[in-house]
Amino acid sequence: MSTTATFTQRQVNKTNHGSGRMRMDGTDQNLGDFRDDLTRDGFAVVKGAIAQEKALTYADAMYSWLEDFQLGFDRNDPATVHKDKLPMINEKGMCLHYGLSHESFVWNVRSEPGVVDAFEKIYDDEDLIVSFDAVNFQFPNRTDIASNKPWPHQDQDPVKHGFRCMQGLVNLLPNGPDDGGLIVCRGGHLLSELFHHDMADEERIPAWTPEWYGFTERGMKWLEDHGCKWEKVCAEPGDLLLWDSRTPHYNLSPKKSQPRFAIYTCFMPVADATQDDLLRKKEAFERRVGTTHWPNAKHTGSNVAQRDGVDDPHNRDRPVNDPVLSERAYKLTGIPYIMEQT
Ligand SMILES: O=C(O)CCC(=O)C(=O)O
Ligand SMILES: [Fe+2]
Repeated sequence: MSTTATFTQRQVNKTNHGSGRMRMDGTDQNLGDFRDDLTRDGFAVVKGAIAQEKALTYADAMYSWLEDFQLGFDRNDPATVHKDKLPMINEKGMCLHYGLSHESFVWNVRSEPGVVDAFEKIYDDEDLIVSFDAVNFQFPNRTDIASNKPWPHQDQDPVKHGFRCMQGLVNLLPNGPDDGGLIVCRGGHLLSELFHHDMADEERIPAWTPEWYGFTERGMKWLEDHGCKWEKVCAEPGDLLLWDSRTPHYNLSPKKSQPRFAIYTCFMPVADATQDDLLRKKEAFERRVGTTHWPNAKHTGSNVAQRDGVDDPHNRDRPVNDPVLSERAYKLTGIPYIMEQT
C-alpha cells in the first residue's frame, strides 16, 4: 500500500469520542473526568494511566540504563550520584542525548494505552503525533552540579495565542510535596493572552526557541496580582501529568531522599503539523535524536553530549535497545502520514 493511500485511509477512519477538541478557554463542556480539571486549571493528573507495578518496572529500566554506562553509579548508594559516575544530566534533571529519547522503554511509556487514550480524548482525535522528548532524572542533595534555580516559563510562543499543545509527563516514582517535580501556576493558561498584552514592553529572557517564554520578576508579580498561585503537583508512579503549554510552570529538585523520575510525553494532532514538519520528524526518528516538547519537531536535537567542554567519550548515537514499535506507536512517529512526493 502506498503511503498516500495509508494517509487517506487514516483520515477517513478517524473515530471521534464525540466531544470535540478541547478549547481550553473556559468554554469546554463538563465531561466528568480529568478534562474538567484541565480546562479550569490548565493542568491535571490522570491517575494510574499506567498501573503502578508496571510504572515501577519502567523506573527500574531507567535505573539500569544509568548503571549500565558502568561509570560507577549504583542505585543503592546515594554517594554515587555524581556527574562523573553518570551520563550528562543537567541541573533540571534533563538527559537529552545518547539516543535516550528512542530507548525501547521510553517508546513503551509514550505508547502506553492509558497515556495515548488521554490525549485522544483531549484532541478528540486518534491521528496524533508524539514528541521524541527528554527523560528526567532528579536526585536529591546534588552539590556536584549547579543548583536548579526557579525557571518559570511557558513552552509556547507568546505571539501565538490560544491552546496549541498539551504537554505531558509520566511520573515513575512516588512524588510527594518534597520530592521535586512539576510546579504550575493554576489557571495561568486563561490569563496568557492578557499577560502578553499587558507585558508586551517587558524585556525578554533570552530563549533558544521562540516557543519558550521565561517569566521575569515583573511577570511573576503580574501573575501574583492576578490571583495566580504556584502549586507543586504530586503524583504516584504511573500517573500522567498534563498541562497546557501556556500554563506557567517549572520543576523543583527533590529535597529529601526520594529521587524524581519522569518521561515527557507531549502529543498533538498530526493535522496541526505540515508535511515538512513530518519529514523533519521522520529524519529525527531515523537519526534517533530528540525533538524537544513540540511533537511537530520544530527543533531536532543531537546525541552528542558534552562533558567538561569536550564530546563525552561515553556518547552513543543509537539506543542500547532500539525500539520495536507497535502499529499504534509507529503512527505516533508521524511517518505513515507522509504523503508520497511526486
Ligand atoms: O520536569 C518538569 O516537570 C517540567 C519540565 C519543563 O517544564 C520543561 O522541560 O520545559
Ligand atoms: Fe516546560
